[in-house]
Order: sequence, then structure tokens, then C-alpha cells
Amino acid sequence: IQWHMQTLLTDSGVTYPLQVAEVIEGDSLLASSLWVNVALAGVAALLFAYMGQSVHGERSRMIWVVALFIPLVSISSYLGLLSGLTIGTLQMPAGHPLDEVVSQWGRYLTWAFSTPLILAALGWLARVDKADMLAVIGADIGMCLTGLAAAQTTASIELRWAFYAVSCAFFAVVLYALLVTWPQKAKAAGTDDIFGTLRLLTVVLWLGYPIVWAIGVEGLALIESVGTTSWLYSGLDVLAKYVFAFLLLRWVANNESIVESGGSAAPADD
Ligand code: RET
Repeated sequence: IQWHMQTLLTDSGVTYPLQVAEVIEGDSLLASSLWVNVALAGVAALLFAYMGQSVHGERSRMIWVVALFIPLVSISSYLGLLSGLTIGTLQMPAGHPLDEVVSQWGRYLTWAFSTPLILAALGWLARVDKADMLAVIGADIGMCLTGLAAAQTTASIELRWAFYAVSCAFFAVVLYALLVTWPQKAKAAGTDDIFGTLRLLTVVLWLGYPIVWAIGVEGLALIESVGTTSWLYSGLDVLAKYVFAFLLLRWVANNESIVESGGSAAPADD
């Protein structure tokens, strides 16, 4: 792949999506990390569509709709990467361990769509109010977009890590809500059991993403292979998206009365 990239770049100076797509095809580790998710997201979408047939209440259906969109966004995201449309090569600034990096920037872009879906589902489950939801989803989108900026910045190594730090600050807002404020609301809503499980899954898996960024090709490049970096993200995605959404939907389908009634708390604000 290194050699292939080199020829592409010296020949034209620019890499076009078509050429990048050829590179992906030539790197079976990278290609498999992407195709696996297209396949699993397809299975998940069909399964969730089927599971949704047994859900009738409005709040339950809202959760079901966002859960179904999670694999659909994922298929689009991975096809973007596979087609070369959302992958590019970047010349790294001085101080970066690698000269040239294959950046899967489409990942960061589509996280701005997929992660709000996950948080919306958790927020509705815990019956948080609209202001809480807005703050957390706003911070989450900020995290994804500044993560995208960190990956695409080539002006200097310091600026790359500055964006990384801002992204972490946004992430801290999300973690605070998931660990501190939302659990109390879930308790009042009577959904604290499943919320606790999903929160643990989410917090542990989401922490994996900034770690992969930091040790992977875009960060310190302790892992120098783009295929391995990509597999780590893909593995996290499988658990944080399809397994997460499956557990959520199965619970909602079996406990619709709790979701609709709002537990022992005062009536919801909406
Ligand atoms: C980045 C790098 C900059 C610092 C931080 C990050 C966090 C990313 C996270 C991503 C979660 C993605 C999920 C996708 C599912 O579709 C952008 C890697 C904090 C938490 C769950």
C-alpha cells in the first residue's frame, strides 16, 4: 500500500476517490474492516425493523426509530469509506511520526449523525428534559466535528492536538451527563436497570475512540498500520452501535409499559 500510495502521489500530486478505492481494495485488512460493518449493519437494520413491529407506544416508537437509524447511518458511512469518497491521504506536519497518513475522515463526519442517535435513545429512556438533551447532543456534535478538525489539520502538530483537547472537553460534558445527571433521572423514570447497563457499555466503549485516535495513525502512530487502526474503530462500532441498539430494543419491546408510564416520577415535561 505504501508503494502504491507513493506512485499515485508522485504521478498526479493529488489522490482521487477512484484511486483511493483501489488502494483500499489492495489492503485486505483495511477492506475487511469496512465490509464487515456494511454486512453487520445490514443484518442489524433488518433485525431492528422486524423487532419494531411489536412496539406501539409513542415514546417506545421514538426510541425504536432512532435505534433503526443507527445501522442505516452506519451503512452510508462505511460505503463512503469503501468508495474512497470520504478517505484521503494527508501530508503530516513536522513532529508527526508518519510522513503521510491515510485519513478516514468520513468516520468523524458520520459520527456527528450516529452518536446523537445513541444519546437521544438514552435520553428518552431516562426521560431527561429538552435542555439536558440539547446540551449533551450539542456537546457530542462538537466532539465529533473538532475530532474531524484534529484529524484534518496539517498546519502544525500542536494545532492537531489542540483540536484533540477541545474534542475531549466536549466529550467530558457527555460523560458527566451519562455518569452523574442522567442516572438520577433514569431512576425516577423507573428505567435505571437497563439505563445502567447501556450507560456502562457506552462509557467504556466510547472511551476507546479517543484512545484509538491517540495511538493510531493520526495520533502518536504507536500503531502504524491504517488497517489495524481501522479494525479497532470497526470493532468498537460493532459493540457501541449494533449490540447497544439490540439490547435497548429488546428491553423496550419487553417493557413498553414502563417506557410509556414514566415510572414513579412526576409526569414528564412534554
Ligand atoms: C475523537 C478524537 C478527539 C478526542 C475524542 C474523540 C472521541 C470520539 C468518540 C466517538 C464515538 C463514536 C461512536 C460512533 C458510533 O457510531 C473524535 C476520536 C474525545 C467518543 C460511538
